[in-house]
This record gives sequence, structure tokens and C-alpha cells, in this order.
Amino acid sequence: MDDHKPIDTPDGPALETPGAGARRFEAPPSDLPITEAEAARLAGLAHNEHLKIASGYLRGGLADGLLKHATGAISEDDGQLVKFHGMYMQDDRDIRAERTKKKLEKAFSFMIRLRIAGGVVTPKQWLALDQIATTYANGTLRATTRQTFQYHGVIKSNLKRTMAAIDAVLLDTIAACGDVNRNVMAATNPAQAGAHKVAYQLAKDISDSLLPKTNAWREIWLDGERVVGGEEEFEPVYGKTYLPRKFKTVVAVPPSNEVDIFAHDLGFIAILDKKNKVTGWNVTVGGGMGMTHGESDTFPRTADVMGFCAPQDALKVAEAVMTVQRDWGNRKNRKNARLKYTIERFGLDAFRAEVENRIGKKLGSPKPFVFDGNGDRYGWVEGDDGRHHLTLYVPSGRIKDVEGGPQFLTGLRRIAEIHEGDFRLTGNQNVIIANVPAGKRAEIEALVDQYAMTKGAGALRRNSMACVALPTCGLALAESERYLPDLLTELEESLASHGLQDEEITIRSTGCPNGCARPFIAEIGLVGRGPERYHLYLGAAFDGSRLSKLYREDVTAAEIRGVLDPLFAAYAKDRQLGEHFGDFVIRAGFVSKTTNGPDFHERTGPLKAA
Ligand code: SRM
Ligand code: SF4
Repeated sequence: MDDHKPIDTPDGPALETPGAGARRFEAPPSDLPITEAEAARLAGLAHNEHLKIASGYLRGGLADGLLKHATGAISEDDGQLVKFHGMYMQDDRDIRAERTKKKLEKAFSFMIRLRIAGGVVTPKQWLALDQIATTYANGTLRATTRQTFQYHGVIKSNLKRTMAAIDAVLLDTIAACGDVNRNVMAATNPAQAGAHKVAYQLAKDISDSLLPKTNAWREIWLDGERVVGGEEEFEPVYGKTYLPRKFKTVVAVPPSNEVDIFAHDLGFIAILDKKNKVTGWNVTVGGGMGMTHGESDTFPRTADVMGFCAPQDALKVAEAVMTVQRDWGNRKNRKNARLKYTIERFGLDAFRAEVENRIGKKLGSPKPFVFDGNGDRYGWVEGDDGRHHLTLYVPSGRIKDVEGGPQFLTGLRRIAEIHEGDFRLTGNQNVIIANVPAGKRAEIEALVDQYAMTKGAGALRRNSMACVALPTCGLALAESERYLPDLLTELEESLASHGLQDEEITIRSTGCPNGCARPFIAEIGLVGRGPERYHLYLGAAFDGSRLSKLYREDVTAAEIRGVLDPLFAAYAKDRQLGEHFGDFVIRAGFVSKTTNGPDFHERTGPLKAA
């Protein structure tokens, strides 16, 4: 790590070090029209930086683009801007080649992602979201790895209607994507009701206070009034250029690391006293998953624990961490723009010093904490307030009805019709029917059984996640959500043949190395390389605190079981009491241990053949 490299910032001369001589950001980036000097500084910056500046606070040509009925698409530049509004333009990749052959426009539609801080929705909101899915989208609700919902397949002419329906139940999609602080996650934490309340409140406060202030969303999607002066309105925290890249924040409550805190740019770990009261927060910075195959200067990284703050300082700390990244993050190369690279470039000490400078006080030393896993706790749990909570496993978060199988869409709709509590989405793509009074348990349980919502979830499956990938994701190199269920069936057979069917092993698959299902902190990680080809990663920690290592390159889908089977056999035979699979493969010498991002690519396995 080099703490003394000159720093490229968008707004000033290169800095020698972020400590001595570092330019302080007394005022947010200018909201005035760009001067010549500023324009010169902007030269060489990533295209998206120019786009943001020219967009008039995220308006671009979106309003006009929606009126062009001859195409289902919007312009490429507006396609970048629309992300800040929580949308992605996509096309159906299953029929792309066929349509190209017929000289037809791609089958464009939009993915819409909601902002639901902490993943909590009321039954009324659930019913409305369900109706939107069946009216305007592809008939499914997709629970994501970051505790919210996505719609797929919304065509351009339905976008405004969809947004109006979302707004009608007091939800929105602002900043669900784009170079901003995204949906803030919070531990669902059914057992510790008091701690959940505090964590959830912090997530909501951070989400609201770091929300872009532009009126563009209301104006474009809800035909809201344009504010007087329009483009001259002020973004007090972000300025015209927003952030260099996406920024993700989570709030965790030990002992569960269900939100995978080490994968996020910024995190708060609740420090609890003996009565489960939150006494303050450990602050984590610099986690992230995304990388590019074959480019070793891109890598996943687990976050560092930077310090401790008192409850009343958490919001200030969040803003300070985000604004240091705003000012120090790399705006020339989007592949190196996330906070994890900023921390690698400047060092954690310099970064902490600048955060402390901005909050006007020192952070405390991190307090001890223990995580016991990054999965969900399934089944019924009674909270310390006497309310009941039921966590259901939803395969890859896809809420739909399967003929002859689970009917999650109808079943959860029926439950929403009678439920008096709320629903919580988890960071593992699952759903919790939360805050059920004791007297309602049996009725809810009967509906769960009637709609087959608990069938077929063995230990491996319960600890699995797959990203969306094909056919909607434009970046997918291989299948993921559609492929994982079959692979799990094969691996369950293999595990059972070694008596390991009840072992909790985390497995995650993604269609490309962007890592949307956080595969590099799963004990078994499959990462798409090309059609039916995956890199296989092993050796991450069960609690999500250690990255994995590449074990085998380019394994075909047909080979995966054969590659893993001897490892399962060795694990069954040689594991120590309580030893997790991810720890075992390192101790047994199948892969070397990754200490953090910079040595993630250091050694490609296997060290020892299975
Ligand atoms: Fe993601 C891009 C889906 C969580 C890292 N992600 C995408 C896009 C929008 C593809 C695109 O840019 O065109 C995917 C849309 C697929 C589709 O058809 O819906 C997509 N990401 C998802 C979701 C839906 C996966 C899922 O199966 O649930 C998750 C939505 C989360 C949410 O509600 O906000 C999702 N994405 C993640 C995570 C996990 C997390 O944050 O805990 C990561 C890894 C952590 C991280 O950010 O480093 C992640 N997604 C990425 C990246 C790589 C970022 C990077 O720093 O390199 C991209 C590509 C990019 O940003 O350039 C990406
Ligand atoms: Fe798409 Fe890759 Fe994310 Fe999967 S990991 S959803 S393939 S971007």
C-alpha cells in the first residue's frame, strides 16, 4: 500500500498526500456553472463525470426520450442517468440473436429497483408491489441481495405508470442505483427487537440524509412541478458530479452478519451491552466484490474496521466517509473508483484522519464483536418483545408461482391480506413474515404450507444465493439464477453420499465477476466466465469475514460436481470438530488463505489435488 502517491481528484490539483498539504473540502463541489479552469480539470475524467455535470441534476434527455414512441429504448447517455432514478435499460438476451437476425430492434425493457431502507414493507405496500409486478412487469417480484425488490420487463410506455403506483404507497426508487449512496441495509434481526429498531432507524436516517436532493425524479416520473430555476438547484452534499462510483452502506447487529458487512463501502456494527442495548457502533470501510477477469488491479476486498463512534455521531460519520470518498475517489477510471481502491491508495490511517477531521473528533478504538455466520436464521423465532417472526427461503429471491411447486407470489399475497405485522427482506434474498402476534401464527403457517413455501430447502440450498444473470443482465457471461437450482440438486446428492447433507456450507453463484451475490465471501463461489463455464473459488470464512481463493479455472457446468466431490469426501473424513468447509480447505492445503484484496489473485489453486 502506498500512502504517498499523488492523488487525482476532479476538483483540484493532484495532492501529494491526503494528510499534510491535503486540500480540505470546506464547501461542497461547486453548483455554479462550470468555469474554464474547472473544465480543464475535468479533462481526462471518465465520460460519466461529464454526463453528470451536463445532466442538469440527473435530468438529461429523459423526459424527451420517454416521448419517443418509435423505439422501446432511451439514448445511451440517458441509460447511464436513469440508473440514478433506480432503473436499468435491458433487453431480453434469450431472443437477442434472433431479433438481430430479423433486423428487429432488441426487445428492450427496464429493470426497476426500489429503495427500501432496512428492507421493511407493510402488508399494504406488499399488496401494491405485487399488483405492480403482475400489471406492469414480468409477473414476478425479485428480492435482491441488498434487501429490496426489483421488477424486470417493464416497457418504456409503462414506466411512468409504474413509478406512480410505487409512489402511491409511499415508496420510491431514488438512488437505488447510480453513483450515490444506495439503499441502506439493516440487520433484520428478529430475535433482538430493540436492537433491530435502533439499527433500522439508523439505516433509514442514513438513507434519507444522503438522498440526492434533485427534484428530477418527481418531475420526470410523476409530472411534478419543475422547481424554480431548475438546473440551478443545489445538491448540498453531492454537488453536480455526485460520487465517483456507487456507494453502499449497511448496519449489522452481531452475532449475525446476514448483511455481509465486509462486502460494503461503509458499515456500522452495533456494539451491544448485556441487555442488548446499542451502546455505539464500530465503523467499517472499504469492502466490495466487483472485479474484472484477467485484470489484477481490480479485486474484491473485505472492509476494515476503522474505529468506534457514539450513537449520536453515526450520521455525521456516514456523511464524512461518503464525502471523503466523493473528494478522494478516482474519477478517471471507473474500474478503480470504489472506496476500496481509495483506501488502498491512501491507506486506512490517512482515510481515518480525514474522516476525523470532518467530524471534528477522534473515533474510538474498535470494540470487540463476534459474528457467527452470514446466512439467515430460518423458521420461527420469538423476539425479546414476544412477537413472532418466520423466515422463509425464497430460491434466488424470485417471488413467483411455480406450477406444481412453491407458489410464493400467491401465498405471500394471501398472507399480506391477513397479516398484522410487517415483512422484512433479508440480504440473502429471503423474506421474513415479521411481528406476528402469537395468536396469528397458526393461520400464517397454514398458508405457508398450503402454498408449498417451505419445500425442498436442504442445508446447502438454505445457504445459497444466485445473482439474476441471464436473460436480463446485460453483463452476464454465464447463467446463474436459472442454473443454480439444478447444480444444488447435484451437490446435495454428492454431500449426502458423504453424510454431509446437514452441513451448513455457503455457496453462491454469479454470472460474471461483478459479484452481485457476493461469491467471493462464500465458502464455495462460482463465477461465470462464459457460457456454461465458471471459475471456482474456495476458502472464504463462514461468517463472511475472509475472501476466497481461485481453486479451478474454467470448470464447465458438467464438471463442477466431479471437482467438488473429492473435497467433500476429504471434509467428511478429516474435518475437525466444528470446522467449517471454508476453513478446512485451507488447513487441508487445497487453497491458500487470502488475507485481503491485494493478495486475492496471488495464487491460483489447487495447491494440492483432491
Ligand atoms: Fe449488482 C451491476 C444486479 C447486488 C456488484 N448488478 C448490476 C446490474 C445492474 C447489471 C448492469 O450494470 O447492467 C445487475 C442487474 C441484473 C438484473 O437483470 O437485474 C445487477 N446486483 C444485482 C442484484 C439484483 C443481484 C441479485 O441477484 O440480487 C443485486 C441488487 C442489489 C440492490 O438491491 O441494490 C446486486 N451488485 C450487488 C452486490 C452485492 C452487494 O452489494 O452486497 C455487488 C457486490 C458488492 C459491490 O458492490 O462490490 C454488486 N453489480 C455489481 C457490479 C460491480 C461493482 C464494482 O465495484 O465493480 C456491477 C457492475 C458495475 O457497477 O459496473 C453490478
Ligand atoms: Fe449481472 Fe454479473 Fe451482477 Fe450477475 S454478477 S447480476 S451477471 S452483473
